[in-house]
This record gives sequence, C-alpha cells and structure tokens, in this order.
Amino acid sequence: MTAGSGDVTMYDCWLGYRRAGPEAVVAGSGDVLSRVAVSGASAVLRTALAELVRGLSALTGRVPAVVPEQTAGPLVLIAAPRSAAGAHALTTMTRTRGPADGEDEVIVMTALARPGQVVLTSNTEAGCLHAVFAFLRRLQAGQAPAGLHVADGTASRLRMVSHWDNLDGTIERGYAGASIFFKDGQVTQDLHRVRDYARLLASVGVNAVCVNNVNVTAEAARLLTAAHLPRLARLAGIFRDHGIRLFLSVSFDSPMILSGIRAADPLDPQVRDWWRSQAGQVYAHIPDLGGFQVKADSESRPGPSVYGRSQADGANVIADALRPFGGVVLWRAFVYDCWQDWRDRSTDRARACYDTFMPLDGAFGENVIVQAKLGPMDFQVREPPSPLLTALRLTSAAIEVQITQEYTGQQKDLCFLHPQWHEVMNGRAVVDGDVTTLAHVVSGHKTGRPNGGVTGVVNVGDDPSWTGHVLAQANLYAFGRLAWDPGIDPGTVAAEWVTATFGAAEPVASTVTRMLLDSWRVYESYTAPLGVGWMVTPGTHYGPSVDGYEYSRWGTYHFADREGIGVDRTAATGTGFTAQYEPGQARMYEDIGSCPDELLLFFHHVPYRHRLKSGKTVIQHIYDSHFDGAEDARRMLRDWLSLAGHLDPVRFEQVRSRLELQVANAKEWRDVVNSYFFRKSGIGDELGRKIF
Ligand code: GCV
Repeated sequence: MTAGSGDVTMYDCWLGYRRAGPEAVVAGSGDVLSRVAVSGASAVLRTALAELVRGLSALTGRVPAVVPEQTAGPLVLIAAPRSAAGAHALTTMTRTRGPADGEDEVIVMTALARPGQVVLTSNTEAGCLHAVFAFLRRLQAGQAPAGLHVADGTASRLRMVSHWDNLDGTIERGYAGASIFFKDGQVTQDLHRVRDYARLLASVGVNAVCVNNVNVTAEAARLLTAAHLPRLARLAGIFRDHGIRLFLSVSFDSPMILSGIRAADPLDPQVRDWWRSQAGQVYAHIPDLGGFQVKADSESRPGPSVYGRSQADGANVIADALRPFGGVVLWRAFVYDCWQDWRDRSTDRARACYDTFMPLDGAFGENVIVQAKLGPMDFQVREPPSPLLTALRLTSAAIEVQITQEYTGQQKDLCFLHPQWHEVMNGRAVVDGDVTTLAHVVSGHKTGRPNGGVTGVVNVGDDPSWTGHVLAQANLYAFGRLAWDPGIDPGTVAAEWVTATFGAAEPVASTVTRMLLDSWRVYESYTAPLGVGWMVTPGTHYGPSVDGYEYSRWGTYHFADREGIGVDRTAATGTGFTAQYEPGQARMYEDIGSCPDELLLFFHHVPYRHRLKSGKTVIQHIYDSHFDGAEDARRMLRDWLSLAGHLDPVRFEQVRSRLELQVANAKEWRDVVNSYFFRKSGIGDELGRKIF
C-alpha cells in the first residue's frame, strides 16, 4: 500500500490527515465525531471549526454536521475561552492536573467535562485552534476520543519563525526555492500559499512570523511605508486568522533611509520622534503587529555603536515607539567583530555576545527581547549553549535556532535538528541556587521576565515540498513542537511527524523515524570533528574546506598545526570564555578531564594523540568518525531504497535523489578531512584504510 501520491502529498506536509490508527478507533467513537459545534464567533474560531471539519472528514470519511453549541448528545465542541463550557473545562482540567508554573497558553481536550461530548478549549482563542490540531493529531495516532483527558501548557510566550526573505524573492540561506512572500520588489498577491503556510505553522503552535530578512536593504526598509503596508496588512490578516502575529525586520538606519534625518543616533530627539511617528503609521495598517526584529552592529549592519551608544540605547528607542501599540523589539545579540585579524589570538568571537550584552542586563526596556543564537558562534552542527541565555536575569530573552540548514547540509543532506535543540534547551542552568534548564530560564518565568521565547530561522520556500527535501519538513514540525514544549522528546516528535506524514504502517514508520533520529549524529560525524566547527566552503557553507575560514576575518579558527588542534578557551591559559558560564558548567568545560568529548576542540587545544574518554586518540577519532559517517550516509540511502513500493513515487524519488547527494558529500568530507589531518600530523590510520 502506498501512503498517498504526488505533489499534493508533498505540499500537504503533515496535514494530509491520512488515517493511521486502527479503523476501530474512529469507528468505535460512536457519533461523537459526526457533529461539531463552536461557541464564539471570531475569525480564529472560524478557522478552528473549518480545520475540525476538514480533519474529521478526512479521518472518518464522513463530513461532520455543524450544529448549534447547545445541542445535546454526542459532538465535538470548540469552546471559546470565556464561554461557560470553556471556562468549566479549563478550571476542571487545570485543577486536576495541579498548579502550572507560569504557563502562557493552556490547551484542554476533554471528554469528561460534558459526558458524551468532547470539549476543545484554551485560555486564548489561538489556543482553541491549537487544541483542534492537537485533537486531530491524537485521533490520527489512534487515540479514542472517549478517553481524552488532556491539559497541555506552554511557558514560551513567543514561538516565532523568522524568514530571511528579500524583496526580490531570493532567500538568504534558503534551500527550497524562492520566497513565498516577496517577488520583484513587492509583497506577494498569492495569498493562497500564504494561507496554507499559516495553517502549517498554527498546527504546531507557532504564534509569530517575521517575514523579511534581518539584513535589511534600503529597499526593504521601505516596508515600513505606505508603498508596502497595505499588502503587508493582507498577510497580517491571514496570519491573524490563524492566531499568528506578523513581525517585520527593520534597519537601524531607517530614519536616515526613509526621511531627511542625517543620523540615526538613538538619543537624538528627532530620531526618537521619527520612530514614534513611523510606528504609528505601521500600526494604522496592522494594529496587532507583533513588533520589529533588529540586527544591528552585526556583520556590517548599522547600529548604535556608530554614535557611541549602547545596544540598550539602540533597542530602547525603537521599543519606546512600539510600546503604546503593545509591540516588542526582538534585538539580536549576534554582535561580534567580523573584521578580526586572524593573527590576533587574544580575541575570541565566542565571547562577544556575553561581553557585549551581560553588562547591560537591566538596561533594556520591558518590551525588548534580547535574541541570542543557541550557541556562542553561529549555528554550527555542535556548539555549547550560549552562556548569555542562562545568565540574563533582568532582560527578556529568546533563543534563536536555525531550522534552515545553512551549516547542517542545506536540505540536501538529511539532518533532523530536534536532538540538537533539545540537548541545548534542556541543558543545566542555575538560578538563585536552584538547578533548572536553559529553556526554563529563557521562558522568563523563573526570573519574572515572561516575555521570552523561541525563534527559528525557517527552511521554507516556494518549492512544491516547501522545504526542498521532504524529510526536512520534520525540522519545521519539530521546531513548533519544541517551541511549545522544550522538554518534548525528539523520538516522540519524530514518530508523530512520520505517522502524520507517511502513516503508521511498517516498514515505513520505523525506518524513517530511525533515519531522522540518527541523522544529526551522522552529519556531525563526517563534518567538522569534536565541536571545532567551521571547516566549510567559505560563502556557500556546503561541503568541506578545512582551512577555508582559517586565515580570514571572521573569527572562526581551528588552529590545527602539526602537533594538534582546537581552540584554547579556558580561563587558565586561553581566551577565558569558559568563565562566562555559571561555576558548575565553567569547571566542567575548563577541565579537560570533564569537558565532553564532543566539545573538546571547542574548548581545548590538544595534541593529536590526546586520548578521549572514548579511549580513542583525537586523530583516530577523526579517521573513524569520517569513515563511519560516509558509510552511515550510504546506509541511510539503502534504508530508503528498501522502502520502494511502500511510498508514493514523487516523495520517494525526491528523497532518493537528495540522499544520493548526501552520499557524495559525505565521501568528499571524509576524504578531504582525513587527508588534511594525515598530512598535517603524519600519523597513520590504525586500521590502514585508504587516505589520500
Ligand atoms: C542573515 C550567518 C549567516 C548570514 C546571516 C547571519 C545572521 O552569518 O551566514 O547569512 O545573515 O548569520 O544570523 O544574521
């Protein structure tokens, strides 16, 4: 049996609602799935009802009747937050579940609040839509509606995807076609695709979308003007109907680009007035705009440092302008010197984010969210957590991950990133002596700054599969599930995605789930070793170039010589980066004996014969992992080929051709990296394998 067919299946992603559970579950649910109702009349609730009808029709094969909310007897009721049924279900369920710590949104699905009926509700209207998707997900996985009794909350107030889309339709670091929002300098009129995208995002609980690149050109700065706002307002309307708020990236130089003002000094009253008045114009078109995202003083973008002002001064002038409208500023913490001299070993790019922002903790306005990348460098396949994210106490923070696979295979190579995000977000943090997780600190509830959240640079374009590689859809799905619940297990999410996308039938379900869960480790094993990063082709960032960034201005070095490799970031003898962590973590990374193998070269410069905890020498680990990684890539291709006949040909072929590219890429990495280190060190492979 095949699991659907053609481009439609690729386009539907995980929302094709192919029936997966035993027929008996749906058949045995009595009449409850044959009638639906909604209490409340807002646009989001209408979206929720339409989705419920669509999902139930597909899953049961019968279109449910829409009946009035007071109807007695079996039905599924979407209950608005303040409706009697909604309030009753919410209080009963959250009481039985126990006190929740700082939850922002709670969704409830219960068959107990109204016997014979299923109530789907939430404390927010968007949450009612999220509850519908969660309900359909459970049905699809085979859960009987009669037993439903679930309350599920999120602590992340912001769950945002960020597009690096340009007005000409190109996408910076995009690997799945052109922008779905912009073409030829204009905002798109193809609202059909935008609507389908909003649905995908809402289905995994995403509640914010920033539509344009953080590298804002002069042309894109004009998005804040009447030239573009009416069309942007139409996009905002579609997202609004799905419980999602629109954000825009803005240039710090906007006052200069869009008016006659000659400087963008944040303390200049003229500049302050300009931001206020411009914000007023934007909000006149989009009254619920989420706010602005800003990349300033970063990679040659303009910023407050030009005027001798701090990052807080820069963020606050924009935040002040947005405050009357309820908007926030996402101020990116990706600030570092990208004009470094590679000869200078005292400057460490990894330190920059903390060194710049930590002294300003407390100086940012209430509606500023400092957004830091997951690691201190830049979305490498392996990095330690950003120390800033666990250190900030008085500033709202967001963790930024990269769903688009810039450094992790560019949607040619399979790399399911949830395990990486999960590991970092569930890493240790300490607040007032209490041990907790990084995600909990970032959510802000531990520190009384609950504006925090999770953002992800998204991997979507106008490709028929949205992501260029069907299996890369799993990264978008996982992002939403993780932003909602940072603790959720990657294995659970992978299995959920596979079931929703391909069905639960074997051998597809277990084979694809295993491929996803192995893929991050495999990608890591044939690329840069032991956390050192950056051995990629300069510019494109795909494929190997061991010294590509070694003698450059970007601050991204491995320092390999004939004796050894790695960056000494210890406090004792190196750059002192380890001291940015709380004492427990600082000690762990500082001590070569306790530093985890997979991050050894991020923190230490060691001889090639240094023995890892695994018992291998560093050089032997390099050889073994690269031989194994290339072999694992071939194995994944074989696993996929074994599914021939069990999948529709379109998706089967698309993934097959991508896996073939991956096999070639892994081989190239293996041979380039192994040859480089053999030549550098002069040490042979213990197993005598072919090295060039
Ligand atoms: C949008 C990396 C990428 C850039 C990106 C930058 C950022 O350096 O290579 O393309 O620019 O990160 O996050 O701002």
